Amino acid sequence: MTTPRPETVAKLTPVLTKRWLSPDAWRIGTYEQLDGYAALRKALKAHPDDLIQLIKDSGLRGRGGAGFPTGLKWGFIPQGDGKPHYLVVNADEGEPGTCKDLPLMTHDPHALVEGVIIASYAIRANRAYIYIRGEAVHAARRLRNAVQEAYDKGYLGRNILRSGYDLELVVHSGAGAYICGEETALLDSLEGFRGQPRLRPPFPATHGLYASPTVVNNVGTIASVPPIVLGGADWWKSMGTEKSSGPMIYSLSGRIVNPGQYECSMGVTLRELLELAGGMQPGHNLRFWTPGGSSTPLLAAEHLDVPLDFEGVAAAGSILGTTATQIFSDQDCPVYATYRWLEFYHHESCGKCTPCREGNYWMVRVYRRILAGQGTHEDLDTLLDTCDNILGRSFCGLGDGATSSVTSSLKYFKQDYLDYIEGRTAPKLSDKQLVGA
Ligand code: L3W
Ligand code: SF4
Repeated sequence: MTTPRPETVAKLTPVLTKRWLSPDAWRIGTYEQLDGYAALRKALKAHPDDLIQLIKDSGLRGRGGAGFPTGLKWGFIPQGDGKPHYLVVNADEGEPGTCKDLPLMTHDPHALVEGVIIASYAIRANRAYIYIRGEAVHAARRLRNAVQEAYDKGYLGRNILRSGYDLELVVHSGAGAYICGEETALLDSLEGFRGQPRLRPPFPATHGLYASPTVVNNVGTIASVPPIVLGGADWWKSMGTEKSSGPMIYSLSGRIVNPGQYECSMGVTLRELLELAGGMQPGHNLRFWTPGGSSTPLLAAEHLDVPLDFEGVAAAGSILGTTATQIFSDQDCPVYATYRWLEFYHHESCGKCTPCREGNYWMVRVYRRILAGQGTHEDLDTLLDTCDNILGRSFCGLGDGATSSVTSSLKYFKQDYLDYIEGRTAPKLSDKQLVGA
């Protein structure tokens, strides 16, 4: 059950994006004038355990896709174990349609740096890493500049603000592989190995970077920490819904008038987001959409009023994921869209496990057949059967995610598939495109 949604849910005073319109908020001087590093000063006076309790009380949940309770994760880090602890920020934003972390790091990189310092202090880490996607050159430049400014001002390094606490922060650029957004593949990549997922358990909380206790959190999660420290848990919980507290950045793309990032309370609906984004483009009617990137099952026009929080989207049969809302119209084909996503998963599959490696390879071929007008009714059973053999049988979430648009498009738009198979829709692919998957 989700709690009733406050009427003001879409009319939020910006929290995470509040500095984005200040053109040089990425410079430390401007950041400091706009509350910057005030939360760090407050946090360093608190006991680390109290900070963990504050984050637990706020109900903050991970912003990278899974929504795991952040305070609980921090609390898993064993204390007094004699091992080094690490904080690793997952800034490898790569989920198709997702564009919330890169703008945050570009417009307001110190928000992340400040969050890193507070989170590291709370879990007793003296070394932290931000693993940023290799293609994100501009954001990485801004981030490195922010880290240097923070060192120069004494917010990083030895004896931070004379508190006795030390922290080194390294920004590491990946090489642009989607799988390195999976937390354990990211850790392998950071250690210098080929990025492939590790078996879990053990979880990074006990066996993470260099086999030491490690918290891996998304950019949005860590950037939420300074406002919580300043505003308190009750203020944070005054936004959002009972089990999905706080604000969230929703990235909107597709057939809408004003694509971009919209910060709202968790639980906003697509209807409200569309109003904020100027509505559908002229001549387009909503047909299908992803609530949280291409790894989340598609929703349809009937889901306009689903609360976009973890529970609301789950009740509608999908996943909130990265809140990447990709919007398609009656002029878009769900079969073709699913094929394009599958090509992505096939390309990005790391190849470690058979269901994902082989399953995606075969599904791409089946889609090509259907889209070239050579599909059969049995192909639809083959697709569902293949998904059944991938979902829950893959080594990591990439395999599961790949099946989302296949099963959901077959659930809502089976007629579109039949129209290709029975010759009512003209083929989208030529015979030449049948091979080469
Ligand atoms: C200690 C336990 N720690 C769980 C930790 C775990 C992780 C977090 C969530 O995938 C999803 C994926 C994508 N002791 C623990 C524990 N943890 N049990 O909690 O774990 P999990 O397995 O639920 O999810 P995950 O592996 O983190 C994330 C989906 O998000 N997704 C996102 C894709 C792309 C991006 C991006 O571009 N930024 O995130 C979209 O839907 O499919 O299902 O830290 O260690 N007992
Ligand atoms: Fe690699 Fe795919 Fe298996 Fe994940 S599910 S380990 S990406 S092959």
